[in-house]
Amino acid sequence: MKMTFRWYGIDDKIKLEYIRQIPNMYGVVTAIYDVPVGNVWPEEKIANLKNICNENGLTMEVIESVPVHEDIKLGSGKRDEYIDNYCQNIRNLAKYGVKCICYNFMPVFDWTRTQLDKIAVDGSTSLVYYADQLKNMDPRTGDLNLPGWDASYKKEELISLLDKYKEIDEEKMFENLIYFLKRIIPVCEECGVNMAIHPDDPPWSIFNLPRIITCEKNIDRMLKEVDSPCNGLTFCVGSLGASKNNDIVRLVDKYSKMGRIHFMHIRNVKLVENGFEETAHAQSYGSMDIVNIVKTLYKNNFDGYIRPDHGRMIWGETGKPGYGLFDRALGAVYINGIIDSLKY
Ligand code: DNO
Repeated sequence: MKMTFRWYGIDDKIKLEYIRQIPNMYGVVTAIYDVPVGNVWPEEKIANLKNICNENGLTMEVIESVPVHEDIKLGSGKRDEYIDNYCQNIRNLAKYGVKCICYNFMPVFDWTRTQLDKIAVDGSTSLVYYADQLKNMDPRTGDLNLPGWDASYKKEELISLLDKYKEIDEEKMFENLIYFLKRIIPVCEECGVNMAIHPDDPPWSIFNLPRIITCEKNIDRMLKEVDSPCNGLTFCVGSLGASKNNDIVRLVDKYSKMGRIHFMHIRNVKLVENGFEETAHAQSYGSMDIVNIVKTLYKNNFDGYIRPDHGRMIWGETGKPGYGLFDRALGAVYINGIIDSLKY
């Protein structure tokens, strides 16, 4: 297992020097953020980013994410042109040593929470999702701005995009995903890159949008319809684990045995009646069986990438919700402790 840490590029206030000092850190997972979604990333930008990482003693073998243009998800407009661009990005990234690309197929919005600063009893704050709070959120006002969301849409664009999805049900979404995979996976096979789809977070429909990477049945179908080892998963424990229907340890066992997990996002969530709360990574803080997840990966000789996921805000840190340094570093150390206890 190769331990990594998400880094948002040179504008990230968390410096690579700090990330390097977290014990056993193999590399960062990062991306280019200033190229519009759907376009080809200029090679010099990729080369530059890789050099900065390597100069700081860290690898750049995982990209999170190469975002998928909405036309591809909708199966309309300039989808073929955007898929060609996507293929070019895969080729270019492979040239600079990238081995794994994390992406998602969530319509319009990436991961969604209803509150970013819920205060816990110990005074730390974290992200939560409460169904009753979601009811009061209306993306059509254009005023919502959540981490993970593409903030570049103007209100009218957002409304027209949301309207386009009225025509798209889950089945159509699925067909569009398969169409995309059938085009990109041969390129991945050619250049040795693994695609790792991130599950929908939370794993159910929100704002009446179709969401498909939510459960075992759908993941099975996705893996089977494009049955290549390059077509795999970012197994995000906190995303899939937000639904009681997903038996996480069993799924980690199944998909890692199949060799279809390329990247693990490990974090804990506490399931509450009304939704879920993000917690410290340590087992007893949430509902996830973190220890057995790591044990299962170890038993199955998982040799892909792994990273601590969202952290709480602790020790007075402020910053990108879920992506501070301190609690994620504690998460990495906790996971490493479990691994070492199995190794030695
Ligand atoms: C949230 C992240 C996601 C993930 C994308 C992958 O913290 O795990 O935003 O990067 O869904 O495309």
